[in-house]
Amino acid sequence: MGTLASGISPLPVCSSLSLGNSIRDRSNRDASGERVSNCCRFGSTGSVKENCHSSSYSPSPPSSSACRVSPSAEIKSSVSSCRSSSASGKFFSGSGFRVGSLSGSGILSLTSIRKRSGRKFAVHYMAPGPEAGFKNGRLQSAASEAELTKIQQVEAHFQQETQAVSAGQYVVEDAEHTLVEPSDEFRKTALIPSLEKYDALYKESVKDPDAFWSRIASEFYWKEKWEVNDGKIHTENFDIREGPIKVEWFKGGKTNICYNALDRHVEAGRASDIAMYWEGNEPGYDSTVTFGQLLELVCQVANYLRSLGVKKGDAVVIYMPMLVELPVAMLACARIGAIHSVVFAGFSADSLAQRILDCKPKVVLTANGVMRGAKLINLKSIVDDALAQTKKQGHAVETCLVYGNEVATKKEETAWVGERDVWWQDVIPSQASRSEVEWVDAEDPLFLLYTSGSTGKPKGVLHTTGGYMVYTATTFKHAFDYRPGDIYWCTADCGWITGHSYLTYGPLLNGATVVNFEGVPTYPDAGRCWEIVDKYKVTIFYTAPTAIRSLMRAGDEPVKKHSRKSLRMLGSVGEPINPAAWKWYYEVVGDSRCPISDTWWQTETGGFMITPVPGAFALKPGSATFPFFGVQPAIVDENGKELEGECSGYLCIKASWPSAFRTLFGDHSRYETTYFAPFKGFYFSGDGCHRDKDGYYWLTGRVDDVINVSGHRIGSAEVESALVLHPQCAEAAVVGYDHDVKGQGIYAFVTLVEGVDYSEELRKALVAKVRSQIGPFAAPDVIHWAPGLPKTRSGKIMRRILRKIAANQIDELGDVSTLADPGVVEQLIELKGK
Ligand code: 6R9
Repeated sequence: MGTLASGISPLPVCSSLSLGNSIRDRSNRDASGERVSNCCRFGSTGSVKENCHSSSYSPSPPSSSACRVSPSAEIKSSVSSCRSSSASGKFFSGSGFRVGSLSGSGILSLTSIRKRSGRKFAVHYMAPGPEAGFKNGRLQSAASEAELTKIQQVEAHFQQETQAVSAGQYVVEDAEHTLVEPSDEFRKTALIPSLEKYDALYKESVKDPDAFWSRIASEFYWKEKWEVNDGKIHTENFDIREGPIKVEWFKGGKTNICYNALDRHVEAGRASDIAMYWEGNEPGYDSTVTFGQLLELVCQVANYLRSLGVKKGDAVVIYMPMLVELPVAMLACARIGAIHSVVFAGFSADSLAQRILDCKPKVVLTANGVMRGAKLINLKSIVDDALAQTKKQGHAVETCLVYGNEVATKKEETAWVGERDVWWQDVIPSQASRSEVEWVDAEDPLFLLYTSGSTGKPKGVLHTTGGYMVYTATTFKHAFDYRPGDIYWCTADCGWITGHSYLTYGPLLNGATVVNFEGVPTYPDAGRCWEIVDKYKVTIFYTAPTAIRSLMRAGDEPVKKHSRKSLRMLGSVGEPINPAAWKWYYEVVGDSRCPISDTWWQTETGGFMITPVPGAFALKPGSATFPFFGVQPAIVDENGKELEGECSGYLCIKASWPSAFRTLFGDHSRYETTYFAPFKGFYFSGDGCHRDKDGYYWLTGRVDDVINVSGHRIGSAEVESALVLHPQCAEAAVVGYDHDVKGQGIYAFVTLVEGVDYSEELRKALVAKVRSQIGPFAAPDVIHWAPGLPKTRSGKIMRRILRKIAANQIDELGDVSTLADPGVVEQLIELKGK
């Protein structure tokens, strides 16, 4: 591991085992009564065929549960190559089936037959030998008798199986081999309706990124056009051996992201169109804001900030709840060229103080309080504490602008520092409702957003203006297949990158109507999300797997009580979504009608990197599918060697994309060493990744969450994925702990489905589930019952805390104030050893 920077852990043994085979097999029987293996594969003889998806990366022999090749003399089962580099991708249909064809080396073979109607699933076959009967994906008249008979046999068998599936006797279980096609109806109107179109655009985007992104950027308003040097509109160095790391896009171009997100639409006659529906924590509290109104509000705040002397290049810290005023404050900063640094209003006073000290703003924007579910949070007292700390350490914030959120806290009950604090309502409404735009360079900073790293000091990720604007807008449009009239709801908070790129900038740049929800998905009950979907006729719903799992836990009834018929598209972000949750989201929430865009990206990347383009190709439950336009992923081994084809390794990116972060604020060398030093010539994401035979990408989690048990590297996500396959397990979080014999042991925190009691029998069943899914070496040593897991408000499990509990270091838990519910920690401590 000599080449790895410290803090990066080795990869799991075989990531193909992690998420690929984890949808629950309800009965494990096929129609003929045979035991079905871990996925749905049948040969023409009716016997079960197994499939091998061994990893070329894996340094160890496959575990006992790994699939082995079992070639059949008759028909070999194989994955369909709907997007391998050698696949023609051509299909033709006949009698309700589709037949796929590979034309790689000139050897044409039947690879995939799928029933298009009814329940969606894939069965894969490879007919023997070079099939002379197939040419360019078409069955030629020269097909041999034997070949046709074989196809008929397969079709007949397939029909039987389809009936069995429809009758609910079993569900197709192997996510890596399950293809979920967009419906014809979806495809008909999709922006990118075919693989061919996606492929053509993708090829162009990597071959000539300058031409590709110039064309898209021209759709925005630029006060002055960017510079073009030798046909290039970007410069980059991703190789630390060649000098300092540097990325620039559209340099010399003058624009303003606020102008493009608001004024442009108002000037196009859309002033009275709805830009934002705000839904309060308490049902019944809501408001509607048009583009015209939003622009006026933004201008008023911009004017006030200017009156305080805030100008281009100054930092402004925003610590606000999800009121309309939060995106307004961000856009106001952007309008005057100030750099916003939003701190999630769930961070403690210490964390806020640390972030303030880093960028030294003159002004901090906040609200006096907020209700989160049934809980009151007194934000102003946290800010007071933070500002007292920063003053002591040499930075006195001049103005604290406080939005009086009377629903939560009365003004008269708010502590006040006379010479510093100002009520929003006292100064903003009286400002002029027009405000001049500050034209900035494409490479001028837009915002700072702190994210945690491997050390205690958070990293100030810095994004600039032009590339971020073009990229977030374009990814939003294509990953969600956005078209005018869509009502888009993203449940993220603006305190995280998702709230920046896909609640504020991306959608507004497209002129979309967004829903901004102040509350939590389960308050006052588990039906709240679907009530909101129906209330605003939401067409695109974007949330995190943790929310999906917590809603799944409450069962189908709260979902089914609401119509949800407006929904057209679903999205997922933040962590790998396990296939069982994917499936529930798809079938129950989306009524098997809405594609799911599982979007992989990071604070650092600014926008989606690996994501479905939903009209273009089939999805696989749990896979983020393929790279977005202009993104060149590379999976590398521990020596930084790029791996080809099916493989597992470290996920890197080979070349810059417009919304790449440009530096870590005030620490360019940390930027270089963290992201560009581990694998020379690449941006290193910190994530592990598997690419399957079809070219689909499967994110397997942070490589720092890997556990090494007796020399076996096991991803915590793999064990979690196995545990949640047990029907009574709602959620699981797995960490490593020191083990005398094995080096590290596996410690699993398990949340059960509501109404299920803890029992020794269940504990054993859970361990058995992991043994059977991954192998005995991965069996958890400890199952710790967890009524709840410690999560940040953005839904990330804080494994740091779980590791401390597992290691019995209860007095070293550190700051738990940033948790959505700090109370769960006490519960967990109480249940230790029970
Ligand atoms: C957008 C966001 C980034 C990390 C990233 C990865 C994980 C995000 C994911 C995903 C699997 C997805 N992650 N999306 N893993 N599938 N669709 O969450 O940014 O807070 O910076 O986190 O989140 O591990 O490296 P950020």
